[in-house]
Order: sequence, then C-alpha cells, then structure tokens
Amino acid sequence: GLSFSWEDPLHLQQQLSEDERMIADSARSYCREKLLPRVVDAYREESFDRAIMTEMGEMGLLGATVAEEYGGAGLSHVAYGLIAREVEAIDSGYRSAMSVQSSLVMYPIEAFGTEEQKHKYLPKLASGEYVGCFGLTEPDGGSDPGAMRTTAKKVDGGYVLNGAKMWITNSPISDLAVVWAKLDGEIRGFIVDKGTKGFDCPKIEGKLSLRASITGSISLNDALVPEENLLPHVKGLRGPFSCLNKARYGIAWGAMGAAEFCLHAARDYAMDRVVFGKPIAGTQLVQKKLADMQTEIALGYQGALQLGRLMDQGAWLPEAISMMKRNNCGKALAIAREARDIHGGNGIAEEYHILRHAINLETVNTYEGTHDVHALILGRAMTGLQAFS
Ligand code: TGC
Ligand code: FAD
Repeated sequence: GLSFSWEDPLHLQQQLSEDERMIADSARSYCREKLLPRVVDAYREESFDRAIMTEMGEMGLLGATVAEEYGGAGLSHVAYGLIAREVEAIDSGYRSAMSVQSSLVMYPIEAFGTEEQKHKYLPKLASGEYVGCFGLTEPDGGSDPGAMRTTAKKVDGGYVLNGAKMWITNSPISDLAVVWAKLDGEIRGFIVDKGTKGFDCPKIEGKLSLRASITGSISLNDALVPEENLLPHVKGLRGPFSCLNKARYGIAWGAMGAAEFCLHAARDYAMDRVVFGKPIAGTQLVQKKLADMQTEIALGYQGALQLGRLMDQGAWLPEAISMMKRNNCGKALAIAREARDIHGGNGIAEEYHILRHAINLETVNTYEGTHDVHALILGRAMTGLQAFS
C-alpha cells in the first residue's frame, strides 16, 4: 500500500507516466548540477550566461511541445510543466529564459508561421543556437495590450515597423524577436531579425528582481521587415494570447517548483536550528507554517497537472489557465516569504536562496498577466460582466 510522504503527500509522482518521470529526472539533474552552482553569482552580478541556452538546447529543454520534425521534443504539456518546475526550483529567471523561447517564440512560429519560417527558425531555436524574444508589452501599460501603439505599414516588399516595447525577456541577446504590431488597426505578428536597421534592444539595468534573467526594451524606428517575416496565420489579440496560454500554464508549474524548493529549505533549516533549547521545527507555529506551505504546494501541483492533462486532450481553457497561473504565483510568493521568515536573519543571505526566490516571484506574480488581471478574467467568465474598463 501507499504510505504518507511529506514530500509528495498526494502522490503526484504516481500520476505521471514513466516517460514523464524520466524527463523530470533528467531536467532535475541538469538544473541541480549545472544551474544551481552558478545562480548566486549570476544574481549578484545581474548577468545571464548565454551558454545556458545552448545547454538547455542540448538537454532538449527548449520547445518541449514543438514537433520533432522542427527540432522540438514533441512532448506533452505535462512534460513541459515538469521541466518548468525543475528549472524554476533554481531560479524564476532561468525558467523565464526557457519559457519565452519555448512558448512565446517557438510556439507562435509553429502555430502561425509558414513552412519556410518553421524550417528556418525552429531547429536553431530548439538547439539554443538562436535566442528569441517576445515583444507585446509597451511602456504605456502592459495589462491592456489591445491598446498597443506599435504600428506596421505595408510597403513594397514588406512592412515598416514603428514603436517601442518594454520589459522584454532576453531581448538584448536575441537573434530574433516576435513583435506584435497593428497593421491597418489589426494586431499581427512579425519576426524581426537581429541586425534589422532601426531595430534596437537595449538592456534594462538595475532590476531588483529576476536579476539572473536578462531583460531589455525594443525600439522600432522605421524598421523594414520583409514580407516573408509576417506570421500569416493569425490576426488580432488571439495571436499573442494563444502564446500566453502556453507560457502561463508553464508558470503555474514553475512557481510551485520555486515554492517547493523554499519549503524543503525551510523544513531542513527548522530541523537543524535550535533556539530556546530545541529545534524550531518542534514548535507549533513553525509546524503550522510548514503544514500550510505543504498543503498549498500539493494542491497547486494537482491543479497544474489536471490543467496539463486537459491541454494534452486539446481542451482550450484560458480561464482555467488564468486560475492556475494566478493561484500558484500568489501562493508561491506567500510561501517564499514564509520560508524566509523561518530562516530568520539567514533568510536574507544569498547562499540560502530564499529571498532571491521571494523577490523573483514578485515579478512572476506580475508578468504574463498580473494577479489582479487574472481575477478579472475569472470574474468576467463567472458574471458575464467585464470589469477592466
Ligand atoms: P478580449 O476581448 O478578452 O479578447 C480579445 C480577443 O482575444 C481572444 N482571446 C484569447 N485567445 C486565446 N487565448 C486567450 N487566453 C484569449 N483571451 C482572449 C478573444 O477571444 C478575442 O478574440 P476575437 O476574435 O473575439 O477578437 O480582450 P481584452 O482586450 O478585453 O483583454 C483583456 C485582458 C485583460 C484579458 C488581456 O488584455 C490580458 O490578458 N492582459 C494581460 C496581458 C499580459 O498577460 N501580458 C503578458 C506579456 S508577455 C510576458 O509577460 C512575458 S514574461 C515571460 C517570462 O519572462 O517568463
Ligand atoms: P500595468 O498594466 O500598468 O498595471 C499596474 C497595476 O495596475 C497592476 O497592479 C495591475 O494589476 C493594475 N491594473 C491594471 N489594470 C487594472 C484594472 N482594470 N483593474 C484593476 N487593476 C488594474 N512583456 C512582454 O511582452 N514580453 C516579455 O518577455 C516580458 N518579460 C518581462 C520580464 C520582466 C522582468 C517583467 C517585470 C515584465 C515582463 N513583461 C514582458 C511585461 C509584463 O507582462 C507586464 O509588466 C505586465 O503585463 C503588467 O503590465 P505593466 O507592468 O505595464 O503594469
């Protein structure tokens, strides 16, 4: 019979296929052996090691759900979620690099691109030879992308793009950007190649969160994009939102990965830390905190797993994705703060990793739709009344 395991109270492991367990194990080994040892310095120095993309490519962690014919791994959504969990257990910024490449760059090219675009870009994005970024958010406000100001104008041989994007993960190191712009008032996606005249991606310095991820802006000043770089098969907000569905789903797993790392660290710390003559793990208050953390993580994973299984069946449930993105990010942030509390003063030291996770999760709770925006998406679905504007 099954026995209770504090590390896996609802037997998540047992609900996975053998393949899924193997993928998770191999992602975990890579993350613990190669990413964990470099993250403290990377975070302190606010630097992202470009080699990580090539390593992830070699490990098959980029474009997990993209078809093998284009260099992807052809895996299930559940497998993709398990990878996000392992990567984000190390750092949300590393998961960002992985999920932008997979869900926000490779996915739209596969779903909305031409055969030529797929063959030209996807294998190189899968191997990490190319890095891509996704330009939706603008300086005037990210929650309402329908109000974007970036425009595309049809000219001979292509399109001229003008505008600015802000807070773009990976943009300074990108070989290409998937940029969303209004063409005759309608949102369209364009692949903008590095080196395009009038296309610049300066780095944003001074982030206090997600420091191990590189973030930039994008400026487009009469940037000429050739005709063949338009993503022909989608129009309107459905284009970028379809990508966000995939990325938000991955974040639902990833945020729980970060929270789980914090729970394990807090439990280990509490077992060893002797105050008033006994381990703090033997106090009622600390046990209550650990029990709350453990419960939310177990439930968060069950929700993410069920969502992944539904997506693997082809179910299209943006509101359910909003629910799990919102819940798991908010809960993970609260858990990381609680773990920091249990660590006392040591909780702020970089070598314990906890405050880094908590500060990263501030961003994760905001990007890909803020915690409150997802509440409004759910509120609209429940009531039929939209409360955005
Ligand atoms: P709304 O009227 O709701 O919809 C407009 C059209 O879009 C369709 N649609 C969707 N399609 C696919 N998936 C979804 N989830 C969809 N949601 C909506 C919808 O059917 C409609 O189609 P049509 O054909 O009828 O026109 O649009 P709205 O303007 O009212 O939307 C409001 C709101 C708040 C829901 C939306 O704007 C929103 O989600 N805002 C948040 C923006 C956001 O998440 N930005 C993320 C930027 S990327 C990022 O953060 C990357 S960080 C990654 C990392 O580093 O890991
Ligand atoms: P705003 O939209 O200005 O929101 C500010 C506050 O107002 C929030 O609390 C919000 O919930 C609240 N609010 C807004 N509207 C309402 C309303 N109607 N009712 C109640 N409250 C409301 N974007 C990309 O396109 N690509 C990327 O790769 C990317 N990477 C990112 C990386 C980092 C490190 C960060 C920090 C952001 C990234 N983003 C990216 C941008 C991110 O998606 C936006 O920050 C996010 O969507 C919120 O937009 P905003 O920052 O403009 O906040």
